[in-house]
Amino acid sequence: MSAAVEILPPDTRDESSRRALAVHRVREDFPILSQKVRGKPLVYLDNAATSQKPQAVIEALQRYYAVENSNVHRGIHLLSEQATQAYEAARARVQRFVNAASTREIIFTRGTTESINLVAASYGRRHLQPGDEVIISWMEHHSNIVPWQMLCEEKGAILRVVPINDDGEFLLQEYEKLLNPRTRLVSVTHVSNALGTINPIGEIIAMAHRWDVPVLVDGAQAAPHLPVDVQALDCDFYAFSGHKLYGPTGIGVLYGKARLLDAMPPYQGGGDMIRSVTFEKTIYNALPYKFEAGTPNVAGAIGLGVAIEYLEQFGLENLAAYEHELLSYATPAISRIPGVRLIGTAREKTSVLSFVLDGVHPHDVGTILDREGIAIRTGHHCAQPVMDRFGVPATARASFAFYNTREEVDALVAGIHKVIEVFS
Ligand code: 7TS
Repeated sequence: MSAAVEILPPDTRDESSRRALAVHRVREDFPILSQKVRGKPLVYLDNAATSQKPQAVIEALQRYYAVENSNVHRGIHLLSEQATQAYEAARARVQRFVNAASTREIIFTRGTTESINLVAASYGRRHLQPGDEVIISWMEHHSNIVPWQMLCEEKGAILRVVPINDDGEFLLQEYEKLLNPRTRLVSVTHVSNALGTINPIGEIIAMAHRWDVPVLVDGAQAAPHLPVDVQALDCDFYAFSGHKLYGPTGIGVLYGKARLLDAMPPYQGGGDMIRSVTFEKTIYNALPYKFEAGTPNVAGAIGLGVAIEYLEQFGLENLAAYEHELLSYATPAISRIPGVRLIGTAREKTSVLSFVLDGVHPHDVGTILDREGIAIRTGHHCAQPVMDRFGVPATARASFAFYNTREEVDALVAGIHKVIEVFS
């Protein structure tokens, strides 16, 4: 095993869960990781963009299409019943994963982007009047900026932005100043994709609730790395994507408090979201189906359920602790390379390292690392305001998952030295 920390199952008193899973064993669960790219062993450090899939998820998708495929909530034939059961079992697994009070509060979407757009289009359109305000932060991903901009433009409402400090931390005091009787919604990320900052989301929610303002949390970068308890947070909406959570693409989740979801109009019309239709009047279905028009991504939901089951055998706390250890190893190793400047130095971070290198465009950093088999992301990370805030056009970003190793961090450091050599 390459790192000092072993990933232990949560209950070490239990004989069956006593197996300490070393990283190299975990890596064997992810077939893609044993590949060579450009003749070099793949070093996959682009996990914030999308994470790799364990064999269990790949097999679940294969099995679904090989022997289970059928449409849900329709047929009375066996396959349809089984597909419906598997789809609903996945919903129940997601419910337990985020500790929602009921499966009615778990809506399957295409991903975080669609979850946020759903709330903007449904809750937002219903509740915003001209002159009302929506609060977001400076570190949002474009998918938590643009839907609110579109809504505000349509409604004559105003978008307020909470500033961040030079470490990339959310400024609670500035936020407090922005909350006022015209505030209708707060939508803030739990973890920044470009900086890795973990926001004080509990306080952000509590402060909004003092004004009776609901809060949407963009959990795209948090759900894969931190235990999430929507009831403990008391958030009103929580959005995340399956593909960053070691599950399939094209599936995501919107958690919403039943009280709010019940009062919201549907987002899209079509099959499955209705109870009865005549040309005069349509009666909508109950939660969560009211928000799931059309044939859903059944395979995706099942795959996401399996991904969550896979993660739960280790315990999110253990995975987070391991990733934190990797970040603590990587941060000084990267930051002491001459000419490197880290972007995002918050005290509370997930395993994201964004950086710029003196005199070298991030795209060139990425291209040379790619030749070494090292996959990172370069660019604005769909967070252009963050780039503006730090006065850079782009960054190079390495983002780690629990299957990454110290050797891979060392390979990244060696790769950056190679970049410097090429450009010196
Ligand atoms: N919110 C955050 C914080 C994100 O990081 C992302 C995707 C999204 C929303 C959108 O998620 P989607 O699954 O609907 O696309 N972030 C990234 C990234 O950092 N690199 O590629 C995608």
